[in-house]
Amino acid sequence: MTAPLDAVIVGAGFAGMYMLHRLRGKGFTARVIEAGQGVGGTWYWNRYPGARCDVESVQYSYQFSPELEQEWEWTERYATQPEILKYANHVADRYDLRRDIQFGTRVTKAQFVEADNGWLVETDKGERIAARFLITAMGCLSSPNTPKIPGLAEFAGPTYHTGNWPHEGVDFTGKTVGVIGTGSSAIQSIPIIARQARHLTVFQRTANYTVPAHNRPLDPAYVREVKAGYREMRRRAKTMPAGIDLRINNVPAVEASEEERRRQYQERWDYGGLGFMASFNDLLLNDEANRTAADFVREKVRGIVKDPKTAEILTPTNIIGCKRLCVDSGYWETFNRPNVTLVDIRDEPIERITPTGARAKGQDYTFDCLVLATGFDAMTGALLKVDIRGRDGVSLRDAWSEGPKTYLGLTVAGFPNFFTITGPGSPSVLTNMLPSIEQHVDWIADCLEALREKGVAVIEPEPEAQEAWAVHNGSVANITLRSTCSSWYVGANIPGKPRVFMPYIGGLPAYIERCEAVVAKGYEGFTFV
Ligand code: N01
Repeated sequence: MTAPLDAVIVGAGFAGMYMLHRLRGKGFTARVIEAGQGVGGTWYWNRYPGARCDVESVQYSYQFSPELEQEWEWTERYATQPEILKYANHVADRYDLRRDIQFGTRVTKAQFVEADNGWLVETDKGERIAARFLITAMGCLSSPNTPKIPGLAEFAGPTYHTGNWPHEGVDFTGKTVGVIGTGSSAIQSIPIIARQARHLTVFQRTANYTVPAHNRPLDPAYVREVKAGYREMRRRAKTMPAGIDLRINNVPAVEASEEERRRQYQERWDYGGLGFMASFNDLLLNDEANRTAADFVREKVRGIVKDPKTAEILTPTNIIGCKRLCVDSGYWETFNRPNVTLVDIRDEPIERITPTGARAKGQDYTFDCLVLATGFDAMTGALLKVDIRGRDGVSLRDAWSEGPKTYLGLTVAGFPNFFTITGPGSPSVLTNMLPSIEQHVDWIADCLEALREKGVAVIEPEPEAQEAWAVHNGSVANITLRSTCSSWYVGANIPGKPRVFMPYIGGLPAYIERCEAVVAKGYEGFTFV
């Protein structure tokens, strides 16, 4: 075993890379352990056709370095996965990060050792690494969910999961393909797979809402304008609940006229992107308001999809924005293609996967390749795959058996010197991930520096502070319609997972204010040794 490090960081996505950079800058020693062979996290694994970010590229980027902001050129309104991965690699090179990243290695176990006031981390390569702090940067959507559909292992052709796509890519030309799922990953990939494949069969359990991306190459004049005003744009974004600089119409839909509602929705539909949900300020608070937006989109489906039966199956019936809204390029239009079949499995699950396809509702569908666009065990899945043990050998799995609890989404009672970047209880997935990540990382780095200055060996949240944060999380979640449906936000996509609204929904500004207040009050809610 080597000499103890200050920190082991798990994961070399945007969170792990920035954490390493910040710790180095403060003179701490750190090593990043990364399962993949390269940096980029979610953008390293999610290489399915059409993978893009649904936050505009000029905002889905680091802001810690004005030089980096100025030198990097985004080429499209919504960056593709390859372009984002290129950006991640550029950052790794620019800040010479790779020398402290150990690729192709998984952390299997981490145990807090009381006698050492630190962690002992074990990897699948048989190493044991001692570190004062354990910092997870494992992503919120990084543990792919493969549903237990009978017969899955018997399928004779290749099976691909969108969240773990082959690096060499997949050419579906001339093939028949089955896709299970109609979430964001499916909605991005289906139009492209349909253009390549001889035939595509889509199995839909829940019809989803999506709005057009209207993606386009970025106009150089616009990029110059953004770059000239980057500081102001970033400042504005931090005042927005989702950490994205967008136009929020601070008016309730229920008080607007029918004509005004149509005008707003149409304008935002034509503009494209997630700003659709900012058409009015009550869309996620009030059923009646929500229905006006949902009806607008439902009408669009019926207008776009020519076959009335297919349109009916594709028309979502639940609350718009309850599950994460999708952003697409030609999704509904794809179902007008003669080579695309939609199978409604709302009432009855797929009976089984057969060697040549799938059997659903008593009918056999055949295909050469199967795509599982079935999502992730979100927010806790990756963390709980590692055997993390805090004080007295208590496992995180046991501590979270009734659902995850954290203090500020960053720390866990009973798990000293342990930090979770974008952990459950943080705003993370409800916001633009990059600014949230930077805020979390800055907070953690500053905390470690404060501990060093105070000569403190161990920091741990008080159970009461954690409980109060969990209660606050639950009460803000209950105000919104988002807590009402069966989404991955509440773990409903994973059988047996406790139902807890996992991300903090109070908005990024309120969260930042709270984190800063905790520090101003001498790390209120934490105990030190
Ligand atoms: O996963 P999902 P995703 N039988 O969980 C279906 C982010 N993301 O990978 O809705 C049949 O949304 C499931 O059906 P149902 C983004 O935050 C971002 O698409 O549970 N179907 C659903 O249709 C997103 O929210 C981008 O009834 C089954 C689908 O599989 C998150 O990742 C792009 C099934 C899963 O949808 C997850 O998106 C892509 C079964 N047994 C993703 N099990 C950006 O643009 C599951 N399904 C940034």
